[in-house]
Amino acid sequence: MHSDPYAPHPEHKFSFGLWTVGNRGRDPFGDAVRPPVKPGDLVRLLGEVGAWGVNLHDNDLVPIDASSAYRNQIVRDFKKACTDQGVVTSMVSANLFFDPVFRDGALTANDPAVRAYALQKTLRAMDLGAELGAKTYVIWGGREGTETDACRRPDDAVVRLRDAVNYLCEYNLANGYGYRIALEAKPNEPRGDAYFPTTGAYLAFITTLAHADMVGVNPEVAHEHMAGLNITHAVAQAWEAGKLFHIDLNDQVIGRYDQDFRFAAANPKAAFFLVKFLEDVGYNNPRHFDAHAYRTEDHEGVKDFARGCMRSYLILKDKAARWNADPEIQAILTEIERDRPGVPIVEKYSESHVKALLAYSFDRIEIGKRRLPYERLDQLTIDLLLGVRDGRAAGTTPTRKAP
Ligand code: DIG
Ligand code: MN
Ligand code: MN
Repeated sequence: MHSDPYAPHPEHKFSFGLWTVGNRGRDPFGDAVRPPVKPGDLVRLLGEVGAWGVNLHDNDLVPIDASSAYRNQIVRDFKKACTDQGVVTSMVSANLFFDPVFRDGALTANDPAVRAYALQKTLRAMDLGAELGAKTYVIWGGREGTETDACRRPDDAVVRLRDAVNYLCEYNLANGYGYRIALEAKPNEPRGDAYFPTTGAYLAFITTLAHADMVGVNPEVAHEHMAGLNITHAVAQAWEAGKLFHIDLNDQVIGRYDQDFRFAAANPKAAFFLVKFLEDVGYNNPRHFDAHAYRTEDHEGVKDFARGCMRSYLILKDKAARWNADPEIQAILTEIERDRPGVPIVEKYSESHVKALLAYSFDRIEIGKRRLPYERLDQLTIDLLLGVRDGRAAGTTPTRKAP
């Protein structure tokens, strides 16, 4: 019997948060529709569907007021479930958004006691993650924001977050945890406006940190889409800066609330270009599906959701390989990237180069005549995605070396 070419395997590094497959379907206008599932049972579900890793916020696993004895028991049980299922804990975070104490934010809140409590809670979440073997720590500032800018100067929020992240980096070093800290952006929800609304905002912020090398980003598809942005451009800028430490894969209709749909469920073409980018550059960090099943789903439907995330990723990975191998697509790429012999191309400044550039006469009318068959190129992409083009013409090899 042929094995499923789109079945997940550990090398794909597919992970899910406990809060994703454990999502009970509650929304602002409706109560939970699915019963709670214990963390150990969620790990068994992830093992059953073929996931590699599990992620968690501190309180997804340990109740906020648990005694240290109870906390230690929970951790022991969870580690055993992960070992039994061959599931690794790949990322941890602290829930700095659910408890009412964080109603004005956490690390950027006006009340110094709230900021200190949020920092303590984060330190303990880092301890927890280290015990579980996680090497990525995500900070999503879900409550860091405002409904009115009368409440604080926004640059005070920047300073407070920088002080907190610098402190956490010192703690990471002092304990030898070896975390890479990934900052996750979101433009709004649950706050009216979130600080650091996009991945780009965090890339700028990271340059101002004391340990910038230890800090990267965790872009989420839905969050960049909510801001009307192109997720692949955000991811590419992060990758180029060496800051793509983690990624939250899901899907989202632009301009809507945070839908956290199954990966590629809303915009498969955008998902294709994201997967193509990740695979072309050899991204090898966790592929985390920060998403949840439709509220209409039951427990079996949650498994369908998880399987669908991974399956769609692997289908699009296969489509990307076909795109890279497709002779007509490659021929068009070669055509549109042709050199311009003799033209002083833009390179590092030098006295000789700038003299040649200033002396060169451009025939802009002639230059403007070069064909750019993007309609054909995009239609070939659509043909591939819609399954009416194979991409791998038998016996042909790509005329252009794939990236
Ligand atoms: C929401 O997109 C956020 C939280 O679920 C979590 O802190 C982070 C990590 O994936 N994503
Ligand atoms: Mn989200
Ligand atoms: Mn996320």
